Amino acid sequence: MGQEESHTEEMDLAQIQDLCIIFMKECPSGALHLHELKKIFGVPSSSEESLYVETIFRSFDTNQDNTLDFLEYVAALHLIFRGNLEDRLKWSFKMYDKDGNGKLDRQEVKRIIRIIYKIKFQTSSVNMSPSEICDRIFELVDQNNDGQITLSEFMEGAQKDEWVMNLLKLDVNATSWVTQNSVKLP
Ligand SMILES: [Ca+2]
Ligand SMILES: [Ca+2]
Ligand SMILES: [Ca+2]
Repeated sequence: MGQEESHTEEMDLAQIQDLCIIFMKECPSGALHLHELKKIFGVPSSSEESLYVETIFRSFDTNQDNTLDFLEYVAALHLIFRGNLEDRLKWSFKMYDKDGNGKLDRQEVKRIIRIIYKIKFQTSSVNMSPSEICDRIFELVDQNNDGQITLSEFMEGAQKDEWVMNLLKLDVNATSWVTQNSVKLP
């Protein structure tokens, strides 16, 4: 069922526990605000990474009260670091789907690609622009060519092509990125 992905980058439970302890320390009220999450990850608010953290934050604020409670936070960490492929794809679909209508249009896809592009590709040489990447994704994934990507097109498209998969599952090396950044904590 497409779950043969490698687990080498997975954080272990101890690291998740550490992040939970940080949560309790940073946030004794039990409700985490966006700026506190950024602080935990050591992300300056003006950076592109900050936009990424904000998107993550919104996708995990299940009851949309603009804070993450402890359970939402733990669910988030588990999904990002230990979730299976299907769960992770569903989650990243939610991140892409900014207006929450269950379909992705070009603007939504391009928005996330731009963020990934800045974070992931700034060091490696890539000869495609975010627009070209977006076009290629639609070419491969939008099966009925209606300019919208549905969840099922998204899930199927991701499994068809490794390049698309890496973009769609938002594997911006989230694990190592978060690990690196959280190491900077005092
Ligand atoms: Ca909440
Ligand atoms: Ca949408
Ligand atoms: Ca479509």
